[in-house]
Amino acid sequence: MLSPSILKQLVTIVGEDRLLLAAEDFQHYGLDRTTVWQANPCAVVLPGSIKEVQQIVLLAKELNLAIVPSGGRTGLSGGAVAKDGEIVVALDRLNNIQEFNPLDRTVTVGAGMITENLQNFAVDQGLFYPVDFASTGSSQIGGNIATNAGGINVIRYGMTRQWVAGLTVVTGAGDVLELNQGLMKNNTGYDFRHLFIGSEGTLGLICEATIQLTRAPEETVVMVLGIDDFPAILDVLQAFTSKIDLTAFEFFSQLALDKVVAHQGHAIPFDTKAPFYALLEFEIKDREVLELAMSLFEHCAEQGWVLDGVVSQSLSQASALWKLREDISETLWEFQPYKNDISVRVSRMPGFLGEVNELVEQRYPDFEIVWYGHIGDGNLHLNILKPEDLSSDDFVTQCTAVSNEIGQLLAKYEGSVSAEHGVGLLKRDYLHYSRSASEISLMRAVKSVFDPNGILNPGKLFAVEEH
Ligand code: 2HG
Ligand code: ZN
Repeated sequence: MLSPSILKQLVTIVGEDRLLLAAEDFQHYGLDRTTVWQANPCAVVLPGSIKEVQQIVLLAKELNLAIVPSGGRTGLSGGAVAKDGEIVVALDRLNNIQEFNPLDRTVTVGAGMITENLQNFAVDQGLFYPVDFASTGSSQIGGNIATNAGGINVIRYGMTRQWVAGLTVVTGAGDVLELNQGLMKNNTGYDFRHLFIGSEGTLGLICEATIQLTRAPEETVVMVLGIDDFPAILDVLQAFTSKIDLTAFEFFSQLALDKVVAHQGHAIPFDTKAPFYALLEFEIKDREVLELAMSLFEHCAEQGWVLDGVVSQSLSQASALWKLREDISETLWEFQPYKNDISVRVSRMPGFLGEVNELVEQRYPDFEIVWYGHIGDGNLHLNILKPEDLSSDDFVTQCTAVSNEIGQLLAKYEGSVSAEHGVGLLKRDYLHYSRSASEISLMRAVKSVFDPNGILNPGKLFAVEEH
């Protein structure tokens, strides 16, 4: 509980209505999509300008109060969870378009802008913001940058990082930094912009971003293929990517499809059942691309990799096929899934898949395992579903033990324990499988430069050091 005098100082900065203290506000602003922790902030503030953000940070620094920066809270790693009496600083009100520059094809927006609004703004200008994922309707651009969000188009367009041309941040020291100013070329030493991208609110609060837009894609089509086994998914990937620039190559298992169909009422893509399904998307600049895709499909079928397939004939059919993949995560919530968000280089995927599959089959003989993800960029989402008769605590204990074994396997394959969801609270004990001790100690040193008092998102990314 903050003292009346601190509350008064916060009101002086943000105004009476922008300081929230009700239990339901704590519940709303204190959690992300994870279900492991209880919300327990001491206050929620909604600043309306960068100046106000700066004043809040300076006050928190002076009084040694912890801050949790908060965007759309769609994260899956606990990065935006306020469980230890922190002040939540929600960037919702910094949601304006500041400036659009058609020649540079950049737009400067407040961190609180909803991702989908940015996508729609780009479309209105005849342009395209290519970062896309299921939660674009509620996630915010600042949170996307803080977690370097990935999604379904990474194989073609890269992660959020690739689209950030400039940032305005308030550091934990209370400095306002304008980073890279939208420049395409700027070789003037360390590019702090890239340090803030993916820093999960541990170095500063992202307040504004200049986003690079690109040309809108031509018409795209979606293909869903039934695939015979794990190795064949990668054979199909190689066959297609050697000839066509895909915008997406996703996969999911029969179990994932069964759950989505049962729970969302979607239609199955075709009658043939397959262990796995690949979803491919590509632009059709002309008929030739479609003919090429059909001949690749036939080649894959002849090889025995592909059992059946369908190509979208309309935009609505394309979006119906996409739903089979995009609705998986939402569908699985009711099974209290234990989530893995792991990656290896695509070239190491065949060996890794074999070993990880063997490991989970051995260690989870009685659990339902749902395989899906962005396999075209090396990212697997392995969701383990809780059996009804097992308590949540026992389930998590068992999964944690297996996560350490998956971590060891990832270390062997030089992979990542968090491909796109971030480390937050959930993955910090596994960070050492992907980053060396020297790297982690340098990360801590970097944090202490930008956040000397350790007030920003303490405990996220790594545990607070005892002194
Ligand atoms: C997706 O690709 C999301 O659908 C969520 O990154 C993955 O819930 C998950 O495990
Ligand atoms: Zn994903």
